[in-house]
Amino acid sequence: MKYIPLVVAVAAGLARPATAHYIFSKLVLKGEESADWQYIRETTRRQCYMPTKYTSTFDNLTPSDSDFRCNLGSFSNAAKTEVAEVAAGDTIAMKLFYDGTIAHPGPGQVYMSKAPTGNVQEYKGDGDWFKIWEKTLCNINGDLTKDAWCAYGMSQFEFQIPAATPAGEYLVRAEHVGLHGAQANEAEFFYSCAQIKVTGSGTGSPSLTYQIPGLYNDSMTLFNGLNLWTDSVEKVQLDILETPVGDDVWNGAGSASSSAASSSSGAATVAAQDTTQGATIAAAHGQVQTPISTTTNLVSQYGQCGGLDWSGPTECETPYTCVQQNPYYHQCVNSC
Ligand SMILES: *[C@@H]1O[C@H](CO)[C@@H](O)[C@H](O)[C@H]1NC(C)=O
Ligand SMILES: [Cu+2]
Repeated sequence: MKYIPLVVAVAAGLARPATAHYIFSKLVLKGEESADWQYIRETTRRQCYMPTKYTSTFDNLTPSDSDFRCNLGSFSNAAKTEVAEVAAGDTIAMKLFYDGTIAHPGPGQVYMSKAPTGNVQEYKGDGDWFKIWEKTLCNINGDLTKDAWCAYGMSQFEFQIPAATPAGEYLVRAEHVGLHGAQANEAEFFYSCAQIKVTGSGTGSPSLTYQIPGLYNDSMTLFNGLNLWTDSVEKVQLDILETPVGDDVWNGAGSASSSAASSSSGAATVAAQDTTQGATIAAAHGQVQTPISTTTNLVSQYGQCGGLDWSGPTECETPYTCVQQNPYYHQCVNSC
């Protein structure tokens, strides 16, 4: 059985706490970072980086809502968000707020949707979406709860706008899904949308499109039922293939490239559920009260700074401050 301790020891002093959660706020064009929310629609959430979930929600938002397109309230900021000009075929990146890095295990993907009126600043994202980038498992011998996932530790998603993308204005939606709570229907979705104007003479047409909401649901085992601590890599690969995460990306050419790890034939081995590990990771997100560690002077990988039964550090390094998420979990956060 795979086992990974939830906590990491900090020998002396407090390492700079990374925020547990994250959101894409900057566009990187020709290697230059934009300002936060210059080209990416800002959400109106009180804490912009909190995930969207099916259960134990923040701000009542779920992946079944219209605001799952570009995050809560972000359409109200569409008109004041600039539109970045990008030539079809160019590589750009969407970068996380405040030097954040992806600290949760799971896949990352980028979707695009064309503004039908030609003006993305008035587009709600209710049209068709297609997928242009996908990162799932890169290291199947790695730790499924961490570095087995390509996106783990990334601070930005770098991707090419397919050369065949027709000119026009588009929403570009980058998304990372943390699967560490999927055993309890608590997959965490982190996403936001950039506004871009694609130039060039592309004439491609994506073959596979999606609606948002509708893209995902919690009947999908990947988001509800998967257990990264006990499931085999083969099982995870099969769960990926049953969702749009496992679909081929549109690369603009006639043929699409498959980026999902290929599934093995034969029955997947489903390990027995280890509810202890599931409970422990849930505790880090404050869902159940379980002692995180019996050892003192440890800091959790989630930047925890307090809560019932918490015996670790209770202060955060500036500019982070300790915010009570719930009685069981206080987190080092920085303002949006
Ligand atoms: C969830 O999505 C799958 C795949 O699109 C679909 O077959 C299924 O009917 C959906 N389930 C619900 C409850 O919406
Ligand atoms: Cu989280």
